[in-house]
Order: sequence, then structure tokens, then C-alpha cells
Amino acid sequence: MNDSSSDVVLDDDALVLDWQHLLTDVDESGIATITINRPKALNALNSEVLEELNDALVEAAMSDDVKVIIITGAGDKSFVAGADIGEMADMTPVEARDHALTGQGVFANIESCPKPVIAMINGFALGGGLELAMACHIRVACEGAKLGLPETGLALIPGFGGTQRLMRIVGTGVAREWILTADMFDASEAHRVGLVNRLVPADELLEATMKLAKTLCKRGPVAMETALDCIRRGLEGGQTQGENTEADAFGILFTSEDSREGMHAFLEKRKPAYKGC
Ligand code: DAK
Repeated sequence: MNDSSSDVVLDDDALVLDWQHLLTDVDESGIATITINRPKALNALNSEVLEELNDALVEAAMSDDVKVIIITGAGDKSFVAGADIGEMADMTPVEARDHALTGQGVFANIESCPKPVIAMINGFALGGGLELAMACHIRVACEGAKLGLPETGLALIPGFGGTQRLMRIVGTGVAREWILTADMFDASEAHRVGLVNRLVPADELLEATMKLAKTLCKRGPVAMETALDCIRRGLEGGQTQGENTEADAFGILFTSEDSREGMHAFLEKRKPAYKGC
């Protein structure tokens, strides 16, 4: 993962980052929540938000206190309504390419995060917002949320990895339809095509997402990191290469204390106590 700069304030023995556009929290179970907090612009992603999101992700990924990360948007209307159109409108081609590379880098960091990252989709997830959700490992959405890639309606294309991730998640047929039509789709349709993992009523979104996150907190952290890595590498190579990676990773996991603990706990009919090593 790439680190990037941010205003760091030293507060006794803890590192506290002074966010302009995010709210961050870590609860006692090890669930970190990163909330994009620009509700007046429906949490649209500008360069500053992208930089802070990257910093918050790096901080959560490196913290011993964090097991699972949730990304969501402030307010009850929008997850993220896209890249900030105002910021992009007058970009030069060079600036636009750099902007795309910046966003792609941040979202690649999310996808390669060693800890599970859940997108809690609480409303509009459009353009760069849906691209952000697709970079997360699991997506939970509330009924009534609207998802889509409206870029072709602006005579653009998705520029933060959307043309690549959507087809890998839902297949080329649905991806072409979503990208070419620029339509917004209801979360129930996104769930039907497999883009959304779990669909819940709006007033149960937080509870359902926390329940999922708590389940992941109980799993072996090294095993989850290894599984995520195998899946990601598998997406970039073929089946045979992927299975070789899996076999190597499976063997390496037998060097971990946690794998012995997991199997012995099963045999001894008790709950495992994982240390993350
Ligand atoms: N950017 C900037 N501001 C936005 C925004 C956005 N994406 N979405 C909403 N806002 C702002 C609105 O301008 C409005 O601001 P004020 O007028 O109050 O100052 C405020 O949020 C509330 O929005 P609305 O008044 O429009 O609210 P409505 O409920 O009427 O409509 C809506 C909600 C989500 C349907 C509508 O706001 C909307 O259509 N928003 C735009 C959605 C959209 O097109 N998203 C995709 C953006 S393009 C690339 C890199 C990245 C990308 C592409 C290329 N390269 C560099 C090559 C990605 C592109 C995108 O994501």
C-alpha cells in the first residue's frame, strides 16, 4: 500500500489525524468506520477526500486495534455521488489522467488492504462512488439506494477502475449495459446481479453491517488476508496460476500459530483464540 501525506497531530501516545472531510472511529471490537463527510455535495470525491481516504485506510490497515474496516457516507441520502464534477470540469487532459491514476491508486490500496473492507451503501453510489464500493471486498446496501455509472451521460467513462471492476464482478453483459446506458439502478437490481452482497431495509443497514463485521472479527486474520490476496492475484492471472498461488499460500498458513489453534480448537470442541500470527 502507498502512504501519502496528511496533517498529523501528536496526542499523548496516540496518533490522531485531523481530517477535513472524514469521520473516523474504532470500536471496542476492532471495527474501524471511515465516513466520507461532505453531505452537502452528496459526499462527492474531490482530490482532498481521496488523499484523506488513502491516509485513513493506511492508518486503519496498520493499526493493531483494527480488524475490519467499514467505509460509508455521511447522512442518509448518499454513500458517494461520484467524483466531484466541479473539480473535474476544467481539467486538462494531463490533469484528468493524473486524477484517474490517483483515484485508481487509492482504490487499488483498498482492494489490496490486508484487512476486510466493507462498503456500507446508505444511498447514492454513483460513478466514482460505485467505483469506491467495488474496490471494497464486500458490499452491504440499504433498500432504495441507487447505484450506477453515469459517466457516459457526461461524455466521460468511469476513470477510477470502474470499467475493469464492474465486469469482473457482474460479467461483461451487465457491465456494458450499466456503463453504456448510464442509468441508475435500484439496490435490489444490484443485489440480483451480484453487485451487492447483502440488501437490507434502511433502518437495519448499520446493524446488519456491524453484524457482518463482527463475524469477520472472529475469523483468523492471517487466513482472511491470505484468502483476499489469493482472490486478488487470481483475478490478475489464470486458473492454473491461481491454484498454484493458493497451494503455496495454504502451505505457508501452516506456519501460523492461528492455523494450529483453529484446528485444535475444533478438535477440542472450544472456540479458537486467534492472535493474528
Ligand atoms: N460532484 C459534485 N457535486 C455533486 C455531485 C458530484 N458528483 N453530486 C451531487 N453534487 C452536489 C450537487 O451539485 C448539489 O450541490 P448544490 O447545488 O446544492 O451546491 C448537491 O450535491 C445536492 O445534489 P442535487 O441537488 O443534485 O440532489 P438531487 O437529490 O436532486 O439529485 C443526484 C441527486 C445524485 C441524482 C444528482 O446530484 C446527480 O445526478 N449527481 C451527479 C451524479 C453523477 O453524475 N455522478 C458521477 C460523477 S462522474 C476520471 C476519473 C473519475 C471519473 C471519471 C473519469 N478521469 C479523471 C478520467 C468518475 C466520474 C464520476 O464519478
